[in-house]
Amino acid sequence: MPDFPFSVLLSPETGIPEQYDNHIQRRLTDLHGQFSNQEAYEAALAGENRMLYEVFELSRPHTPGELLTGVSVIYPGLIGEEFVMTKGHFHEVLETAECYYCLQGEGAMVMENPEGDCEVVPMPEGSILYIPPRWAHRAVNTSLEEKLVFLFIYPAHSGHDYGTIESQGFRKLVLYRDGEVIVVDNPRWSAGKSE
Ligand code: PAN
Ligand code: ZN
Repeated sequence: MPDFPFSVLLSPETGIPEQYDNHIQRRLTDLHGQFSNQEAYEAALAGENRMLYEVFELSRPHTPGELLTGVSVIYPGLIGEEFVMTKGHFHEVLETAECYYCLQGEGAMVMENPEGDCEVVPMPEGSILYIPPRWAHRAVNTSLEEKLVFLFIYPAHSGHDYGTIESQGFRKLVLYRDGEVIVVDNPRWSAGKSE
């Protein structure tokens, strides 16, 4: 993106920006070890290595003062009882916040901080979701039919720490059980787990 003020239109149908610099695609294999039901994950993998979510980023220098923004699209579906979700991460610079705006669909944000607090906050269409500094975050598509589409904005020097979540997971899981969205403790969560 240019080094002067600019605007980018989002498609009214899809929410995807008409111009973007990076297009990240995450498929089933990219979330290896992240879904709680390993058997269901393997069964899903036996089919197609399907797309779980895509990110369309407007790039800017990763320097303090700049902001990174873009749009993520999470496809609907379940792996076992667990909804399709993002990998989730802490920001490498822990003291950086982030803001999401839900453009389409319905979701939930799973969040926790190193102090042991955790929250699962609904993200209905049209809502702003604020992630304070220090909170790891994972977006979950809680619809079984519709895509979850949201815009994100965060400080460009934040960086991403995926490793902590990859090894210990989140403390909470968002599941679909008996026709309802429920939040349960993650039985496999463990601080500093290394597998
Ligand atoms: C978002 C996320 C994006 C994809 O831009 O990076 O939705 O999620 P993962 O990065 O967890 O795969 C953000 O939170 N950036 O900081
Ligand atoms: Zn983030």
